[in-house]
Amino acid sequence: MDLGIIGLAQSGKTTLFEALTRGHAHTASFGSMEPSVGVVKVPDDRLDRLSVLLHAKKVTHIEVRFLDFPGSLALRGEGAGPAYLAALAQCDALVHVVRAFRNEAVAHPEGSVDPHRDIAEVDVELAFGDLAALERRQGRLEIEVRSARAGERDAGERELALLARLRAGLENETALRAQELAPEERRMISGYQLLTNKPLVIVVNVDDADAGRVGEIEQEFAQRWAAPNVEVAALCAKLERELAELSDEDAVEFRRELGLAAGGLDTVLQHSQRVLGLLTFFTVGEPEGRAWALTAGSTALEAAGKIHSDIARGFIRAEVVGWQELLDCGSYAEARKRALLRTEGKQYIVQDGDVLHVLFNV
Ligand SMILES: Nc1nc2c(ncn2[C@@H]2O[C@H](COP(=O)(O)OP(=O)(O)OP(=O)(O)O)[C@@H](O)[C@H]2O)c(=O)[nH]1
Ligand SMILES: [Mg+2]
Repeated sequence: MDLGIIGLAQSGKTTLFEALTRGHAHTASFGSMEPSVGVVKVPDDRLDRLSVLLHAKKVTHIEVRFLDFPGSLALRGEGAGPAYLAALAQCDALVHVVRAFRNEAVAHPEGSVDPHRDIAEVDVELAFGDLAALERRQGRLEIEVRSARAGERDAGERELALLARLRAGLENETALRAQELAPEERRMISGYQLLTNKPLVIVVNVDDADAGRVGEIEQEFAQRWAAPNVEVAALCAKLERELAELSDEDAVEFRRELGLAAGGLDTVLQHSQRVLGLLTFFTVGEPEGRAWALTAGSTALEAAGKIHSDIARGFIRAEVVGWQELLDCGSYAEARKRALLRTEGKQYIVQDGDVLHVLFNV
């Protein structure tokens, strides 16, 4: 899962990236316009507790990759080049860091601090990138349709009509993710990797002095900007980076002194999972306790396929228990005795927090 960090110049992208990756990033050395890449384990208290309970020797968290793009997201004029856009298009979701911190020493590209204006501006930049991509696709498709035989133009013509509609929507400032599309139309455009079609997490980078009010600020921004596939988080990136350098105990103490809510970074990770439509299921046994990301609405068979293709192929049935129920019972045996360990088939829809044990033969 790749999350691309974007935003205007000097909004705190790299600061957030360093806080998230705790300095363990694999900074790209290819060239200055390449993003730095860092892998982050998604903290999950449920997994930690289950792993202790069942004596797992190894604990494996879900991992996401963050890509820190240098400089401004300025698609028009100079700024973002084709390589930048191509890398951005590969991301599964975008994290937009918007500056709300005041700091005279750091210049703002627009000359003043106004996060609402900047959110709107970056939205326009993304829409602009999509318009260009749609135009290119339209141009190619028109040639194809013209040279196709009369009976074979239908699909192309339907796609051209869709492209015209999408462009009109974008020109009206409606992001693709917010446009009303039939499921087969969504499928048609899923291969285009359009930027305003990607899930978005807006991270409001608040001033150090406002760190105690992040909850309030988050609400204020969410009221205005939260939408389907758009989540809002607020944090102070600078403080989060400082906290990330401390031991866990010191960080807890420091947070208390600052009146800072626990885990601003965790919130970003949780929002990212949510905005991607992912839920978490677990497999826990003696060798390993592991959390897995799964698209919401997936079946037990699809979950098994995540673990191993052989397990999906030889799927017999799944034993399923909720994480809290398993913790309360204290063991699989007790869960079975209390009839909380259910037997489910291939078509069972996996729920967030399910602990799965798949029985299979190969
Ligand atoms: N006071 C304050 N300063 C911050 C905060 N976040 C970032 N800064 C400062 O803003 C400056 C720019 O931060 P970066 O993280 O490098 O910003 P960036 O978006 O990666 O910048 P570019 O990659 O050059 O576009 C640095 O001097 C940071 O210390 C914050 O929350 N509070
Ligand atoms: Mg940077």
